[in-house]
Parts: sequence; structure tokens; C-alpha cells
Amino acid sequence: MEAGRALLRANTRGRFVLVPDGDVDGLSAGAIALRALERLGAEVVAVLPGKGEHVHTDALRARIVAARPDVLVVLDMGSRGEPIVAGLPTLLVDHHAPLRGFPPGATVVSAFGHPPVAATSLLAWHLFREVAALQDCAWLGLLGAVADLGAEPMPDVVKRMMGGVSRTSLREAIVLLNAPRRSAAHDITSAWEVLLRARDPADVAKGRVPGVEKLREARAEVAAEVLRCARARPYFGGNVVVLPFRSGARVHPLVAQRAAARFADRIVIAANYDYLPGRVNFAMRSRAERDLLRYLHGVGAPLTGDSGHGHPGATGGSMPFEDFERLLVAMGFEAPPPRP
Ligand SMILES: [Mn+2]
Repeated sequence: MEAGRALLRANTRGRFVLVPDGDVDGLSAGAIALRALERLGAEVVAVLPGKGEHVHTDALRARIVAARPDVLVVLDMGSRGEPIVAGLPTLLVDHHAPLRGFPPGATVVSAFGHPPVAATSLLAWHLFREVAALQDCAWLGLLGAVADLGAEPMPDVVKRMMGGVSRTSLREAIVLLNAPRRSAAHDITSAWEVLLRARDPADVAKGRVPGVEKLREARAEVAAEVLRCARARPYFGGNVVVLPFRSGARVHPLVAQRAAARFADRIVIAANYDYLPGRVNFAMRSRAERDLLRYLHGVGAPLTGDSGHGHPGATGGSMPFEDFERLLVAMGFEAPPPRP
């Protein structure tokens, strides 16, 4: 935390480029960082990830470089042991399991390995509030923390932040702000702009700031896609059930979550064959297996592409069709299901 703050304070005359993950936790953490750096008098711009992008993909890296950063701040995006932009001072704020380490030379503030693992937005709030006045941003830390908790019970530290915030507004704001990154258009700029205009969760939930209409449209699209894709025919192998379908929307995590209740004694894989060209994007959930990360890494098939990140209770990946089919065979399928 102190090393992170020192990096911020040492560069208040510099130009910061922020790259937050596109979910509510990432965007909330990004908004906290943006406010803090603005108030420190630094120049700051945000670069948002496109569909399937993260800081180690070439397209996003090129946009980061084009934004001419003196310092890069990456929030809630996971990490790997490779440089993002070689030689560029980099601050990573995160809580995901690192994949083969951290970028060499980066200053890392991570909650990973410190249970109960804080959401990135909560971590960001504690990190940045020491360098700038951020009393009006506590709700952003809360928003991301609640968004990332899912069905888990709220830890006391989060409960104490709830004072004066309506749970209904909080839940509604989270659903609305998460919708654009799930929709086929992946227009997370619309969520980011609403978040920056809002002064509390009710501004988002009640549509008191411009732009909420777009979020509502994205939400309706996603809800319809979840219903459609959850009806995909299930295929069984080993203790796994896979639901193959095609959708431009990022509905595989939601479909997997629903199906995990329906197939409670199995590991569920929702497999989307049309999210990114030539790839299967899949999400795994289970009520029967507690550590899906360990399971997936122990299956014995190569985890190509961006696969096997996330949390013990929620993982998945993105790989070419053939690699995914090999993975299913390694999991106990006699033959992979037909491509949808
Ligand atoms: Mn997060």
C-alpha cells in the first residue's frame, strides 16, 4: 500500500493512464483512482478494454501506448509474469490469483491471499483515500465490493459501509452497470460515463443521470439471451455437464450459474461458441466441486488461450474449438458434443 502511494505521490506532475476491468468492481476502482489523481492535480485518462481484451493483448497495449502514459495504473484485471509496457512505471491494484506471477518491475497492491479477499474497488478506496480527499467516493468502494461478493454473505467490513445506502438501489445499480459489458456490443464506455456522473447508487438505479437508458437496453438484451441460451441441450461426460450455445453476448457466466442449481451434483460448463471468432468462451460453476480452479488445472489437458483464471468458485476460459474439445475428452466425455 505504501509503495503504491509513494508511486502516486512521486508522479503528480505526470500523465496517468488508467486501465480498469470492465465489470462493476473494475470500473468502480477506476473511478476512485480517476478522482484521486484528478484531485492530486495529475493528468489522467482512462483506456477501457474492448471485448476479449486485457492489458497483455496487443490491441489494448497499443491503445495504452498511444495514450502516452508516464505511469500506468491497472485495476482488477488479473496479472501475469510478463511486462505490459516494458520500462513503464506500473501500479497494479487487484485481487485475482496471479497467473505465473506479476509483471516484472510493477508495484503490486493485491488482496489475493489475504482472506477475506477484498474486492479491488475496496482496496482502491483504502489505497487512494490516503493520497487525496475521497469521502464522497466511499460508495464506489462499496459498489464494487458488493458486486463481486455475488451470493456470498457480506463481511462486517462491507456491512459497516452500508450506512445510508439502500440495498435495493445498490443491487439495481450493479445490474445496470454490469449490463453493457455483457451485451454483444460490449459498450462499457456507457457504464463508465454513468458511473462518473453519479453521486450515489440511487442516481444510477433511478436513472437520475443521463445514459442510464442505454444500460437498461443492454440489460434487456442480456436477460433475453440468458433465457435463450439456458435452454441449450445439455451433454454429459464424467461428472461434468456442458451446455453448448452461440451468443455474441457474454452470457456464459450467467447461464453456468443458473445451470449449477439445476445440475447440483455436477460441474457445469456453459460453452459459448460465438463470443469471439474461432473460440469457445466458457464458464464453470458447481455446487458439488468447491475448487474449480484446482480441478481445471488438474484435468491434464493444456489450458490454452485465456483459461483457468478467476476464483476457486468461478473460473472458465477462452480457447480454440479443438482445444476445448480436447479438454472435454480429458474431463471424461467419450466424444465432444456437436458444435452448435
Ligand atoms: Mn474484482
